[in-house]
Amino acid sequence: MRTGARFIAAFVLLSPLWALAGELTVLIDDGHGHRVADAVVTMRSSDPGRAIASHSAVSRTIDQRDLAFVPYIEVFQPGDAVVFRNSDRTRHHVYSFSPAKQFEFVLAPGESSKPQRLEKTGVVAVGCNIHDQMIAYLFVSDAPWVARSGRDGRVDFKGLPPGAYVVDVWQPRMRPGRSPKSLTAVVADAGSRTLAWSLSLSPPTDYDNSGY
Ligand SMILES: [Cu+2]
Repeated sequence: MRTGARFIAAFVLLSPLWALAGELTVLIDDGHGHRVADAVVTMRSSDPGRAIASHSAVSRTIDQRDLAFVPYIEVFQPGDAVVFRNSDRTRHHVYSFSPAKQFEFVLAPGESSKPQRLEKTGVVAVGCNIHDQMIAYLFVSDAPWVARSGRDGRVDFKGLPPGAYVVDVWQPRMRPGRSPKSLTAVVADAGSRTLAWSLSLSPPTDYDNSGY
């Protein structure tokens, strides 16, 4: 009974804040009616004075299964860490030479790496020295909102303070200069907006395991 009353009190106190939050859905396609997976969408407020949500560092795992990194793309914020796990029955030799983060280690079957702290922003391309077809991208962004699309080509941002936002998108197969890189979206109080975005992509290679 007391818990219920407390819940109602919290609801009454919090609801005015909820009313001041908007939502934005970004739908990404390839310009030919196919939704695009593994597109990274970042959002920043257009108002430089607006407070930025604080971020608690997290650790995310990239698995290695059937000679592929899973997921193919993962998003991070500075201070987060990545752990690589080898779920295959063969060794992997994981490496990155990217300016944002370098590492190199061999993982035996069943082994996990030490957490690799990602401090710099940028795209970290990861490969395996033993299996050339293995590739993954770690997208490290200091944008307050960052997410990647699933197979439905969809990214949802909730709880957004009303205002104007600069929205950016990145996908490893994007053709440079052929799609808008940034769009502006205005999010209203308690409003829900959808932004449709068509990307010009180069054809997938045999190595592309996007969408898993
Ligand atoms: Cu490998």
